[in-house]
Amino acid sequence: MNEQLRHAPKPELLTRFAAIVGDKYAVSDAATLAPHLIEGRGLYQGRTAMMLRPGSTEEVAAILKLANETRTAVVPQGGNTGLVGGQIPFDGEIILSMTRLDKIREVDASSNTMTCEAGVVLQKAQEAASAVGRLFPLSLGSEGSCTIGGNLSTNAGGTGALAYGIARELVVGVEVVLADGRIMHLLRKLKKDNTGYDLRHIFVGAEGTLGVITAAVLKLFPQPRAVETAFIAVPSPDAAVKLLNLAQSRISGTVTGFELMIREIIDFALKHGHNIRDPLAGKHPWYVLMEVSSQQPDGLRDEVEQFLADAIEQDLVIDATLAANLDQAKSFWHLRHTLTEVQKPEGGSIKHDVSVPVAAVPAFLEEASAAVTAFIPGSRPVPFGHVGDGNMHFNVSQPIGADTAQFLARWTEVNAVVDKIVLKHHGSISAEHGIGKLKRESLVKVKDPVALDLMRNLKHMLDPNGIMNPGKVL
Ligand code: FAD
Ligand code: 2HG
Ligand code: ZN
Repeated sequence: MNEQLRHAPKPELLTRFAAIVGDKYAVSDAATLAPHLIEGRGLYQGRTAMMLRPGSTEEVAAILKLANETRTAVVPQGGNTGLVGGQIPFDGEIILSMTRLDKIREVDASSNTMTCEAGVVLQKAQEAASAVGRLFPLSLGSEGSCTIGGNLSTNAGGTGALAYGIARELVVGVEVVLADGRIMHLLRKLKKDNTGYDLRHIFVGAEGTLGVITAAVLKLFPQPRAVETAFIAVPSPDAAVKLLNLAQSRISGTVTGFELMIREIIDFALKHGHNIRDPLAGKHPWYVLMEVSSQQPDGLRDEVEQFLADAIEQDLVIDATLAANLDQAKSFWHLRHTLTEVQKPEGGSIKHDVSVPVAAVPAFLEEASAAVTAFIPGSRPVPFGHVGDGNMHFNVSQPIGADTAQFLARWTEVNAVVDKIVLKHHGSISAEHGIGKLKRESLVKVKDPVALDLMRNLKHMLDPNGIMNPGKVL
């Protein structure tokens, strides 16, 4: 750590920072700060003397310039929905909240782009695209509160990544404030721009450690004219992968969602969720939520129905229901998106946001479940996730009646058991949530040493004083 770095600034310095945004937007009272200091599962508790809420890119620039000159550490924060602790000030750092930069500067339907400030809530961006007949396909369970800046900084994945790509693939241009306060203007709408190194991607997935994203040009798609959503019981993850391959090759529309869920997590949802109904009668070992989209207004429903009937014949599907209307489709997605929340009442949950090649998902799930339950008898793996991206959330709930603190104390050991299997299958220990604070120690164990060296050099070049989100990622 940089020796001169100031984590908790003195009052006179705080006054200088507050003057940049105005007193109203320099928050220091404990009650207002409290929700910004704790992450969703209560895993982390931070502390700070001040949260700054800039209202323009220029104010962000002035804050970072002063922070750099005075070696003051800052932690960018969007919607505070991150799952690896990246947005939490652990050591008294100033929080740089981006939520006032919430303008959609432009929606350009002809160019299929939308220019959003970093604090725009994802759902608001989706709605703005929809209002002009376009689709912004990034979709996460947290979309009602996460922000575009957070989405890009974590390179979020979500349920639409299968067809439309992860956040990185949805960003055309960026505006970034560097650690020294300079503003980099790359808010272009161009698909083709080979004028040297493509710097936008350095800041996507950087988790606020290299600079602050203040705005971005995002890619839009035509709204599909027909969408069918099916809730499908399958005998195994292997059947699910075969079903995906079959759907992608057989159905004329595009498979725009393909989520795998184990029965036990459906039980959690039925027990703890709000307005959740089991879409299918009877209990089945695994479920797939499949969404297919098409630009052809007619014929998709018949096609998907026939496809599912054929899949039943081939023993890939046990039972299935096709949403009768938009409300039912929404209720299937509501069930899927509630899965993070419904784990909480079951006690401690040790998370693994991992990816392996799609073909290896069945073997990974089988091996990891066996290894974890042998390691902690009674522990309950409840895997679910974006199987079409090879990205499973291999979350492990504590044994029923076990002591939560004692179970969570074994987080690193359980991670080691699972990560070993992930690496055996040439996978990644962080598929979409990032490194943050949670996986910082793990990163050095798994990352190629040359790549790690380049990452450190890059960090040093862009943030020589180490003011940007210290203690995260590297
Ligand atoms: P924050 O949590 O505030 O910050 C996240 C990181 O980005 C931090 O390191 C922060 O310092 C940095 N940051 C924030 N804004 C900026 C900025 N403007 N410039 C530079 N750095 C910045 N993630 C997925 O990938 N896929 C999912 O399907 C998914 N589902 C989720 C479901 C639920 C219910 C929850 C609670 C979380 C889920 N997440 C998912 C994780 C999380 O929502 C995403 O990581 C999201 O992109 C974070 O956005 P945020 O605005 O909340 O960022
Ligand atoms: C999801 O896909 C999120 O729902 C969160 O990435 C997963 O709770 C989790 O581990
Ligand atoms: Zn996910």
